[in-house]
Amino acid sequence: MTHLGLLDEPLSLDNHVRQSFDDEGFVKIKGVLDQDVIRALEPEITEKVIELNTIHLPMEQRSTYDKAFLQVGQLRFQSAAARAFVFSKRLARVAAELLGVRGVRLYSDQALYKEGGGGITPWHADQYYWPFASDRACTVWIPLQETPLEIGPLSFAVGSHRFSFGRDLGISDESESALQGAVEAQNFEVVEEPYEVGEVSYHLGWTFHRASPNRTSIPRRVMTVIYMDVDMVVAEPSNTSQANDLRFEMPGAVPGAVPDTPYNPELYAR
Ligand SMILES: O=C(O)CCC(=O)C(=O)O
Repeated sequence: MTHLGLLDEPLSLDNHVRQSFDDEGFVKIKGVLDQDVIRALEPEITEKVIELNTIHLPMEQRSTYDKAFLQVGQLRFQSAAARAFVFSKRLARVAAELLGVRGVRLYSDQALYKEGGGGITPWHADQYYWPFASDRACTVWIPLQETPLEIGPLSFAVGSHRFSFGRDLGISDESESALQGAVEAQNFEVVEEPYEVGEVSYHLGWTFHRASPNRTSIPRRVMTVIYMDVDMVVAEPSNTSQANDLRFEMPGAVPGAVPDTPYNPELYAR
């Protein structure tokens, strides 16, 4: 295993970064990780995504969801490189500080690879999938290469985390058109910007986000980690996706209690 560089070092956030996350529902932060560490960890994650991917249809025969990305969850059980991101105290501490909580526990991790020629990621809010009693949960999106506009960086609707419309929609053609309509009607600013290597973003579970198609032949390789408040209480699932997530991401957890399971370790606490 390569040295982990900044992944092991604390990063203390300026108040304005916290404020901006609160106000806007997401934040992009440059220089969080070392470029050489990302470049050293990327090949193993890519190899695992290729090995574990289950989508083999040609692009034109796939659903909108399957055109968006190859999605491999719980890579931490398969790859030391994935574990380096998942168990990074630096990334977890930033999540806790942004959420304004005393600590965070793991909800899940996923690699999200938008292949060359891959389609849009439709507008959606992640918490549709999560059976949580509060909104104190977020995702860190970690690009494993330079991410210019043409390969589909994540984009965000500024302030949409405070807007309750569309929370009953999973990722689909319907979420794309309904939330695009809402973004326009509400005049939400959309931030779609490239990412440098070492830059990451954090977004709240209720923030609307989307990605443009990958118009190149280079895969857009991304690792993500999903954090929840260390004191999060599980809610009664409100749809089938949440019921599935409860079984898959928090096995043994029950509504009304903190999901203190082996799948959901504390990653950082003050
Ligand atoms: O990577 C993408 O295109 C979508 C990512 C996403 O929806 C997420 O990380 O919550």
